[in-house]
Amino acid sequence: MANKRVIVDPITRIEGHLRIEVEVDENNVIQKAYSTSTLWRGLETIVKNRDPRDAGFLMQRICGVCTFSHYRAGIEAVEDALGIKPPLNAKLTRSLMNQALFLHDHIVHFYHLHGLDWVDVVSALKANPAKASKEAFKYAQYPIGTGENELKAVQDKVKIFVEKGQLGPFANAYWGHETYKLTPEENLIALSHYLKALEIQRDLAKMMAIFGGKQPHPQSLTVGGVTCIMDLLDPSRMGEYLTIFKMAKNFVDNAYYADILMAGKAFKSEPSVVQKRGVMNFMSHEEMLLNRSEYLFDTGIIMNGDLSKVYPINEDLITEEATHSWYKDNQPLHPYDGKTNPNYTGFVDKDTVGMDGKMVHSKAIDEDGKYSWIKSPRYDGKPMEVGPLASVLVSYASGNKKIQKIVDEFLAKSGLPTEALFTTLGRTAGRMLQTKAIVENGIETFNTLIENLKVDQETYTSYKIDKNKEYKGRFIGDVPRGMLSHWIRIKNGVVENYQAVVPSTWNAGPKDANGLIGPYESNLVGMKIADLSQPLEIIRVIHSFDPCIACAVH
Ligand code: NFC
Repeated sequence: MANKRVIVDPITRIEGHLRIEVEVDENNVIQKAYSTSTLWRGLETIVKNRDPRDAGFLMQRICGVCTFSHYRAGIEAVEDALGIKPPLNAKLTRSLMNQALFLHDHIVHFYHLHGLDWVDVVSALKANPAKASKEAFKYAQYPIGTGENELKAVQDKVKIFVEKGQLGPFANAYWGHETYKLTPEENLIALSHYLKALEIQRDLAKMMAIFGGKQPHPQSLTVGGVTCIMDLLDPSRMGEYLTIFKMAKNFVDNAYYADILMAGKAFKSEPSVVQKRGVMNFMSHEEMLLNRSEYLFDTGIIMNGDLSKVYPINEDLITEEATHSWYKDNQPLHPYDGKTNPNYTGFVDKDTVGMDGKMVHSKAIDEDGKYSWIKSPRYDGKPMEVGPLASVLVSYASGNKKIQKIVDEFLAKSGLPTEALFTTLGRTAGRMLQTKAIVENGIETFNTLIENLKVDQETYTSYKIDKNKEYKGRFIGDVPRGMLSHWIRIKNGVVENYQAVVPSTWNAGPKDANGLIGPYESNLVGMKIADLSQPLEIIRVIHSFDPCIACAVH
């Protein structure tokens, strides 16, 4: 029997232009998977011939979710090209802003973009609030939002939506699907945290704005340093940052961590989330400056899931190719020489499985030709997974004591083996573990900044651009979805070439000229789907990467 083709489009809750197509065999096991983005804007072409001092502002417009990331990357790529060393206060302030971004981004991702893949809202309405309130203590010392009356109020609030048939943010889901594993009480606890997280994320957005001036799209970075010296010298602004940081720590410790423990226990026998699938190569870059020289997370590469070795990154081995992407210039190119010339070839007609499970004739991708606006980044010709899981694994395998303590504690409490990290469940846990590492250690960055400001108030290093010289430079760092790099060439005082190699590009890119598939596609192959008209398993796997396609395509 011929394979059947299932299409999920759009697959994300907010970042809409990602489409997944899979081919399943007669047992509904995925044999082939294709990841494609259907929108392109061309920021890398817009920045050409502009003043490099504007690169940060222009590149910032790639994305309003990881909003600070491309801004900082654009600025630090120019600093690297011009040989500028920003002062310690600027570096620490950027680190604090980055920590605030990670806290906001990961909490919003788990609760609002991914949580409902794990939590069945309709089941939560059947829960006994008194029982749920007691159960919450199994996972947290000081549970948040789980008093009996609070849980009853959550049920009443959501019931109104359901009874009116207007599910709002809870519509279009596959409630009752057989791969939901939490009990009604556990679903209710997590649902309460979903609503709490809506409030928390508002404060975390403010935390970014304290030093950023605004959020999204902060405005306080400049080539050479930061411009928020008035805020850094204002004790009330610093106090505000600290207050929100402590609130975030409480939420991570007593809600986010607890919910992942709960999910770990409930889902540990669900094959779609605990099977080891994917490229098994992980890459991350050091991030989160804690003091004058130490970073919270490490740089390195893990190959074939082997945690006994961590390889250094050789930047010369990073390439992007476009054999199956809608651009000219198929060959792998190093980003200093990367090209972005669109070449859209469209979709073809195929038989596919419709939303009701019946066969229909519809537009589908042409997998033998070009099929996505996302390019295919490779390291030494190999696909790599980037992201919080990669960062945690690389740090863990590098002997980073802070990360080892957090990971080992989590594995002991959840009863999960180390192998469980290499799965969809592990990827979702990895993001939480990264957040846990930040709330446990970020205070060091804050205190170092306070101490340094007492003796040094420098926030900016001056520089000159020589129009007769050619420059090249790059930024490499980790942002909420993983390793990001920006590569710039400057000639005649303007940007000659610019390429961004983005986390969601590494993870979501199509296969390459050698047929090697990337993390999204390889994490789907081999997975069985219970019901083709309700492909929740596909959604859960892809959401665990926290796709951002505005970033991936740019
Ligand atoms: Ni948009 Fe970004 C994407 C991140 O992958 N993190 O480079 C950045 O978005 O969220």
